Amino acid sequence: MYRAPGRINIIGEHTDYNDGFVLPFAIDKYITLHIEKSKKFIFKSKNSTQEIQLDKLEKTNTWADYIVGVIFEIEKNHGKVSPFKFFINSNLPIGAGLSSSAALEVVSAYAINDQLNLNLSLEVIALIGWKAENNFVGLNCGIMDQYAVAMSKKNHALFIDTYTKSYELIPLNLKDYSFYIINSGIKHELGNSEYNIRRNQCKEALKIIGKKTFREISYKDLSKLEGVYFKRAKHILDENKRVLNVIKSLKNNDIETVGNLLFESHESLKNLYEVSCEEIDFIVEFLKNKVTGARIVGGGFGGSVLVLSKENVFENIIDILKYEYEKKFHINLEYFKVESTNGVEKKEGTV
Ligand code: GAF
Repeated sequence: MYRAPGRINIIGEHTDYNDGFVLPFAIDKYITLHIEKSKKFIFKSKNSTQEIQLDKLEKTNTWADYIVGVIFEIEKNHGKVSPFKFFINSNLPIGAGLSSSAALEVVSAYAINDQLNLNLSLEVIALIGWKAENNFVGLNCGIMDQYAVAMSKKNHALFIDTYTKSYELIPLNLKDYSFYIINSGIKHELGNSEYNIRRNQCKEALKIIGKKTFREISYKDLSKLEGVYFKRAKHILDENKRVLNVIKSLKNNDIETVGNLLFESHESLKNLYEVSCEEIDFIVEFLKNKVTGARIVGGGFGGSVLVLSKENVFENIIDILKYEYEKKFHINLEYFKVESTNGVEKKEGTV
Protein backbone atom coordinates (compact mmCIF):
# COMPACT_ATOMS: atom_id res chain seq x y z
CA MET A 1 0.00 0.00 0.00
CA TYR A 2 0.92 3.63 -0.34
CA ARG A 3 0.33 6.36 2.17
CA ALA A 4 0.48 10.15 2.20
CA PRO A 5 0.32 12.29 5.35
CA GLY A 6 -1.66 15.44 6.03
CA ARG A 7 0.23 18.61 6.92
CA ILE A 8 0.15 21.49 9.29
CA ASN A 9 1.75 24.80 8.45
CA ILE A 10 3.77 26.37 11.27
CA ILE A 11 3.58 29.75 9.57
CA GLY A 12 3.29 31.40 6.14
CA GLU A 13 -0.44 31.38 5.41
CA HIS A 14 -1.78 32.53 2.02
CA THR A 15 1.75 33.39 0.95
CA ASP A 16 2.29 30.38 -1.31
CA TYR A 17 0.32 31.80 -4.26
CA ASN A 18 1.99 35.17 -3.71
CA ASP A 19 5.57 34.01 -4.37
CA GLY A 20 6.24 33.97 -0.63
CA PHE A 21 7.62 31.72 2.11
CA VAL A 22 5.92 28.83 3.94
CA LEU A 23 6.98 26.45 6.71
CA PRO A 24 4.79 23.32 6.84
CA PHE A 25 5.49 19.81 8.06
CA ALA A 26 3.77 16.49 7.37
CA ILE A 27 1.82 15.04 10.32
CA ASP A 28 1.23 11.50 11.52
CA LYS A 29 -2.31 11.21 10.09
CA TYR A 30 -2.60 9.57 6.69
CA ILE A 31 -4.57 8.67 3.61
CA THR A 32 -3.67 5.11 2.62
CA LEU A 33 -4.22 3.67 -0.84
CA HIS A 34 -4.28 0.22 -2.37
CA ILE A 35 -4.31 0.14 -6.16
CA GLU A 36 -4.75 -2.74 -8.60
CA LYS A 37 -5.28 -3.15 -12.36
CA SER A 38 -8.95 -3.35 -13.29
CA LYS A 39 -11.32 -3.34 -16.32
CA LYS A 40 -12.80 0.05 -15.37
CA PHE A 41 -11.76 2.87 -13.10
CA ILE A 42 -13.20 2.07 -9.67
CA PHE A 43 -13.00 4.31 -6.60
CA LYS A 44 -13.87 2.91 -3.21
CA SER A 45 -13.34 4.24 0.30
CA LYS A 46 -13.27 2.06 3.39
CA ASN A 47 -15.40 4.68 5.15
CA SER A 48 -18.34 4.38 2.76
CA THR A 49 -20.40 1.66 1.08
CA GLN A 50 -20.53 3.69 -2.14
CA GLU A 51 -18.39 2.51 -5.05
CA ILE A 52 -17.81 4.84 -8.00
CA GLN A 53 -17.27 3.10 -11.36
CA LEU A 54 -16.26 4.94 -14.52
CA ASP A 55 -15.95 3.54 -18.06
CA LYS A 56 -14.69 6.94 -19.18
CA LEU A 57 -12.84 9.42 -16.95
CA GLU A 58 -15.05 12.39 -16.13
CA LYS A 59 -16.10 14.69 -13.30
CA THR A 60 -17.97 12.86 -10.52
CA ASN A 61 -18.38 15.72 -8.04
CA THR A 62 -17.11 13.37 -5.33
CA TRP A 63 -13.73 12.80 -3.66
CA ALA A 64 -12.80 10.64 -6.70
CA ASP A 65 -12.31 13.89 -8.68
CA TYR A 66 -8.96 14.43 -6.92
CA ILE A 67 -7.74 11.15 -8.42
CA VAL A 68 -9.42 11.69 -11.81
CA GLY A 69 -7.70 15.11 -11.99
CA VAL A 70 -4.34 13.46 -11.25
CA ILE A 71 -4.86 10.86 -14.01
CA PHE A 72 -5.68 13.61 -16.53
CA GLU A 73 -2.51 15.48 -15.55
CA ILE A 74 -0.35 12.35 -15.85
CA GLU A 75 -1.85 11.58 -19.28
CA LYS A 76 -0.97 15.09 -20.54
CA ASN A 77 2.78 14.42 -20.37
CA HIS A 78 3.45 10.78 -19.51
CA GLY A 79 1.10 8.64 -21.64
CA LYS A 80 -2.13 6.73 -21.19
CA VAL A 81 -3.06 5.47 -17.71
CA SER A 82 -4.77 2.05 -17.85
CA PRO A 83 -7.79 1.51 -15.54
CA PHE A 84 -7.14 0.81 -11.87
CA LYS A 85 -9.21 0.14 -8.81
CA PHE A 86 -8.37 2.67 -6.09
CA PHE A 87 -9.21 1.61 -2.56
CA ILE A 88 -8.57 4.26 0.09
CA ASN A 89 -8.72 4.61 3.83
CA SER A 90 -8.01 7.66 5.99
CA ASN A 91 -7.54 8.75 9.58
CA LEU A 92 -6.96 12.33 8.44
CA PRO A 93 -9.94 14.59 9.24
CA ILE A 94 -11.51 15.97 6.03
CA GLY A 95 -12.12 19.71 5.70
CA ALA A 96 -10.08 20.45 8.82
CA GLY A 97 -7.40 22.52 7.05
CA LEU A 98 -4.94 19.59 7.18
CA SER A 99 -4.61 19.00 3.41
CA SER A 100 -6.61 15.84 2.95
CA SER A 101 -7.09 16.79 -0.71
CA ALA A 102 -3.34 17.20 -1.37
CA ALA A 103 -2.71 13.88 0.42
CA LEU A 104 -5.19 12.13 -1.88
CA GLU A 105 -3.72 13.73 -5.00
CA VAL A 106 -0.13 13.01 -4.07
CA VAL A 107 -0.71 9.43 -2.93
CA SER A 108 -2.53 8.60 -6.20
CA ALA A 109 0.13 10.24 -8.39
CA TYR A 110 2.85 8.44 -6.41
CA ALA A 111 1.12 5.04 -6.70
CA ILE A 112 0.42 5.39 -10.45
CA ASN A 113 4.04 6.47 -10.97
CA ASP A 114 5.22 3.35 -9.13
CA GLN A 115 2.81 0.94 -10.86
CA LEU A 116 3.60 2.25 -14.35
CA ASN A 117 7.35 2.76 -13.73
CA LEU A 118 7.19 6.38 -14.86
CA ASN A 119 10.27 7.38 -12.81
CA LEU A 120 8.82 10.75 -11.83
CA SER A 121 10.60 12.75 -9.11
CA LEU A 122 8.79 13.80 -5.92
CA GLU A 123 8.73 17.39 -7.20
CA VAL A 124 7.00 16.32 -10.42
CA ILE A 125 4.54 14.20 -8.42
CA ALA A 126 3.77 17.17 -6.16
CA LEU A 127 3.24 19.43 -9.17
CA ILE A 128 0.89 16.87 -10.80
CA GLY A 129 -1.25 17.02 -7.63
CA TRP A 130 -1.14 20.81 -7.64
CA LYS A 131 -2.19 21.01 -11.31
CA ALA A 132 -5.04 18.52 -10.70
CA GLU A 133 -6.34 20.79 -7.92
CA ASN A 134 -6.09 23.93 -10.07
CA ASN A 135 -7.16 22.58 -13.46
CA PHE A 136 -9.72 19.94 -12.52
CA VAL A 137 -10.99 20.46 -8.97
CA GLY A 138 -11.03 24.25 -9.36
CA LEU A 139 -9.21 25.54 -6.29
CA ASN A 140 -6.47 27.90 -7.46
CA CYS A 141 -4.15 26.90 -4.63
CA GLY A 142 -0.40 27.39 -4.27
CA ILE A 143 2.17 24.58 -4.08
CA MET A 144 2.59 24.37 -0.30
CA ASP A 145 0.30 21.44 0.48
CA GLN A 146 1.42 19.11 -2.29
CA TYR A 147 5.11 19.90 -1.60
CA ALA A 148 4.69 19.28 2.14
CA VAL A 149 2.82 16.02 1.61
CA ALA A 150 5.43 14.80 -0.90
CA MET A 151 8.76 16.11 0.43
CA SER A 152 8.56 16.34 4.25
CA LYS A 153 10.99 14.48 6.51
CA LYS A 154 10.39 13.36 10.10
CA ASN A 155 11.72 15.78 12.77
CA HIS A 156 11.94 18.62 10.25
CA ALA A 157 9.83 21.44 8.89
CA LEU A 158 9.96 22.18 5.18
CA PHE A 159 10.89 25.77 4.36
CA ILE A 160 9.64 26.44 0.82
CA ASP A 161 10.40 29.52 -1.21
CA THR A 162 7.41 29.38 -3.54
CA TYR A 163 9.00 31.94 -5.90
CA THR A 164 11.94 29.71 -6.82
CA LYS A 165 10.20 26.46 -5.77
CA SER A 166 13.34 25.59 -3.80
CA TYR A 167 13.09 24.08 -0.33
CA GLU A 168 15.19 23.38 2.75
CA LEU A 169 14.64 21.02 5.68
CA ILE A 170 14.71 22.87 9.03
CA PRO A 171 15.36 20.66 12.10
CA LEU A 172 12.50 20.76 14.60
CA ASN A 173 13.86 20.74 18.15
CA LEU A 174 10.88 21.73 20.22
CA LYS A 175 12.33 20.80 23.64
CA ASP A 176 9.34 20.13 25.92
CA TYR A 177 6.86 21.93 23.65
CA SER A 178 4.47 20.19 21.24
CA PHE A 179 2.13 21.11 18.42
CA TYR A 180 -1.58 20.30 18.74
CA ILE A 181 -4.51 20.55 16.36
CA ILE A 182 -7.93 21.64 17.59
CA ASN A 183 -10.58 21.00 14.94
CA SER A 184 -13.33 23.63 15.14
CA GLY A 185 -15.73 21.30 13.31
CA ILE A 186 -16.63 24.16 10.96
CA LYS A 187 -16.44 23.46 7.22
CA HIS A 188 -17.29 26.62 5.39
CA GLU A 189 -19.10 26.02 2.11
CA LEU A 190 -17.79 29.37 0.90
CA GLY A 191 -14.18 28.33 1.51
CA ASN A 192 -13.20 27.66 -2.10
CA SER A 193 -14.85 30.71 -3.64
CA GLU A 194 -13.55 33.06 -0.92
CA TYR A 195 -10.08 31.57 -1.38
CA ASN A 196 -10.15 32.35 -5.10
CA ILE A 197 -11.44 35.87 -4.32
CA ARG A 198 -8.42 36.47 -2.01
CA ARG A 199 -6.14 35.29 -4.77
CA ASN A 200 -7.65 37.73 -7.27
CA GLN A 201 -7.45 40.60 -4.77
CA CYS A 202 -3.71 39.97 -4.44
CA LYS A 203 -3.31 39.99 -8.23
CA GLU A 204 -5.22 43.26 -8.36
CA ALA A 205 -2.99 44.76 -5.62
CA LEU A 206 0.07 43.86 -7.71
CA LYS A 207 -1.49 45.49 -10.76
CA ILE A 208 -2.22 48.72 -8.87
CA ILE A 209 1.36 48.85 -7.60
CA GLY A 210 2.62 48.02 -11.08
CA LYS A 211 4.83 45.04 -10.12
CA LYS A 212 4.77 41.47 -11.41
CA THR A 213 5.51 39.66 -8.16
CA PHE A 214 5.17 40.24 -4.41
CA ARG A 215 8.90 39.64 -4.21
CA GLU A 216 9.52 43.06 -5.73
CA ILE A 217 7.19 44.84 -3.32
CA SER A 218 8.39 46.78 -0.29
CA TYR A 219 6.48 48.47 2.53
CA LYS A 220 6.82 51.81 0.67
CA ASP A 221 4.68 50.43 -2.18
CA LEU A 222 1.78 49.85 0.23
CA SER A 223 1.04 53.60 0.20
CA LYS A 224 -0.36 53.11 -3.34
CA LEU A 225 -3.04 50.77 -1.97
CA GLU A 226 -6.30 51.25 -0.11
CA GLY A 227 -9.00 49.13 1.54
CA VAL A 228 -8.86 45.37 1.00
CA TYR A 229 -5.90 45.66 -1.38
CA PHE A 230 -3.82 47.36 1.30
CA LYS A 231 -4.87 44.83 3.94
CA ARG A 232 -4.15 41.76 1.78
CA ALA A 233 -0.75 43.04 0.65
CA LYS A 234 0.29 44.08 4.16
CA HIS A 235 -0.52 40.60 5.43
CA ILE A 236 1.70 39.05 2.75
CA LEU A 237 4.71 41.26 3.55
CA ASP A 238 4.34 40.79 7.33
CA GLU A 239 3.72 37.06 7.06
CA ASN A 240 6.85 36.50 4.92
CA LYS A 241 8.88 38.31 7.59
CA ARG A 242 7.31 36.15 10.29
CA VAL A 243 8.29 32.95 8.46
CA LEU A 244 11.94 34.03 8.42
CA ASN A 245 11.72 35.04 12.10
CA VAL A 246 10.23 31.68 13.08
CA ILE A 247 13.08 29.87 11.31
CA LYS A 248 15.60 32.06 13.11
CA SER A 249 13.90 31.42 16.46
CA LEU A 250 13.77 27.66 15.84
CA LYS A 251 17.49 27.70 15.09
CA ASN A 252 18.07 29.62 18.36
CA ASN A 253 15.83 27.24 20.36
CA ASP A 254 13.64 30.23 21.20
CA ILE A 255 10.24 28.52 21.17
CA GLU A 256 8.49 31.32 23.11
CA THR A 257 9.18 33.72 20.21
CA VAL A 258 7.84 31.15 17.74
CA GLY A 259 4.63 31.12 19.80
CA ASN A 260 4.30 34.92 19.79
CA LEU A 261 4.70 34.95 16.03
CA LEU A 262 1.87 32.39 15.72
CA PHE A 263 -0.45 34.70 17.69
CA GLU A 264 0.61 37.64 15.48
CA SER A 265 -0.07 35.61 12.37
CA HIS A 266 -3.57 34.83 13.63
CA GLU A 267 -4.36 38.52 14.22
CA SER A 268 -3.24 39.28 10.69
CA LEU A 269 -5.27 36.43 9.16
CA LYS A 270 -8.28 37.62 11.13
CA ASN A 271 -8.06 41.37 10.56
CA LEU A 272 -6.03 41.90 7.38
CA TYR A 273 -6.59 38.79 5.31
CA GLU A 274 -10.08 38.14 6.78
CA VAL A 275 -10.09 34.36 6.52
CA SER A 276 -11.00 33.46 10.10
CA CYS A 277 -14.46 32.89 11.59
CA GLU A 278 -16.23 33.36 14.92
CA GLU A 279 -15.66 29.81 16.18
CA ILE A 280 -11.93 29.81 15.42
CA ASP A 281 -11.48 33.29 16.95
CA PHE A 282 -13.22 32.08 20.10
CA ILE A 283 -10.69 29.24 20.43
CA VAL A 284 -7.64 31.47 19.82
CA GLU A 285 -8.95 34.16 22.19
CA PHE A 286 -9.40 31.53 24.92
CA LEU A 287 -5.85 30.25 24.41
CA LYS A 288 -4.19 33.70 24.68
CA ASN A 289 -2.01 34.09 27.78
CA LYS A 290 -2.35 30.34 28.43
CA VAL A 291 -0.47 28.46 25.69
CA THR A 292 2.76 29.49 23.89
CA GLY A 293 1.10 30.21 20.53
CA ALA A 294 -2.03 29.56 18.48
CA ARG A 295 -3.46 30.47 15.11
CA ILE A 296 -5.86 29.38 12.39
CA VAL A 297 -4.15 26.97 10.03
CA GLY A 298 -4.69 26.27 6.31
CA GLY A 299 -7.02 27.99 3.86
CA GLY A 300 -9.34 29.28 6.59
CA PHE A 301 -13.10 30.00 6.89
CA GLY A 302 -13.23 27.19 9.45
CA GLY A 303 -10.94 24.22 9.85
CA SER A 304 -8.44 23.94 12.68
CA VAL A 305 -6.38 25.91 15.16
CA LEU A 306 -2.70 25.05 15.45
CA VAL A 307 -1.47 25.27 19.04
CA LEU A 308 2.09 25.34 20.34
CA SER A 309 2.23 24.49 24.02
CA LYS A 310 3.94 22.63 26.81
CA GLU A 311 2.07 19.38 27.35
CA ASN A 312 1.05 19.96 30.98
CA VAL A 313 -0.26 23.45 30.14
CA PHE A 314 -2.35 22.12 27.25
CA GLU A 315 -3.72 19.20 29.26
CA ASN A 316 -4.74 21.60 32.05
CA ILE A 317 -6.88 23.86 29.88
CA ILE A 318 -8.26 21.75 27.04
CA ASP A 319 -11.24 20.35 28.98
CA ILE A 320 -12.33 23.83 30.01
CA LEU A 321 -12.06 25.03 26.41
CA LYS A 322 -14.04 22.00 25.20
CA TYR A 323 -16.75 22.71 27.76
CA GLU A 324 -16.97 26.44 26.90
CA TYR A 325 -16.93 25.81 23.13
CA GLU A 326 -19.56 23.11 23.26
CA LYS A 327 -21.77 25.27 25.47
CA LYS A 328 -21.55 28.20 23.03
CA PHE A 329 -21.54 26.50 19.62
CA HIS A 330 -23.02 23.04 20.31
CA ILE A 331 -20.17 21.44 18.38
CA ASN A 332 -17.94 18.70 19.73
CA LEU A 333 -14.35 19.96 19.82
CA GLU A 334 -11.78 17.38 18.72
CA TYR A 335 -8.08 17.73 19.33
CA PHE A 336 -4.88 15.75 18.98
CA LYS A 337 -1.15 16.13 19.31
CA VAL A 338 0.76 16.14 16.01
CA GLU A 339 4.17 14.65 15.35
CA SER A 340 6.21 15.34 12.24
CA THR A 341 6.55 12.49 9.77
CA ASN A 342 7.91 11.57 6.33
CA GLY A 343 6.16 12.52 3.11
CA VAL A 344 4.44 10.06 0.77
CA GLU A 345 5.83 6.50 0.76
CA LYS A 346 5.22 2.88 -0.14
CA LYS A 347 4.64 0.63 2.89
CA GLU A 348 4.14 -3.02 3.69
CA GLY A 349 0.65 -3.69 5.07
CA THR A 350 -3.00 -3.31 4.19
CA VAL A 351 -5.23 -0.27 3.75
C1 GAF B 1 -4.83 25.97 1.24
C2 GAF B 1 -4.10 25.93 -0.10
F1 GAF B 1 -4.29 24.71 -0.71
C3 GAF B 1 -2.61 26.23 0.06
O1 GAF B 1 -2.01 26.30 -1.21
C4 GAF B 1 -2.38 27.52 0.85
O2 GAF B 1 -2.64 28.65 0.05
C5 GAF B 1 -3.24 27.54 2.11
O3 GAF B 1 -4.60 27.23 1.85
C6 GAF B 1 -3.20 28.90 2.79
O4 GAF B 1 -1.90 29.17 3.22
O5 GAF B 1 -4.38 24.95 2.08
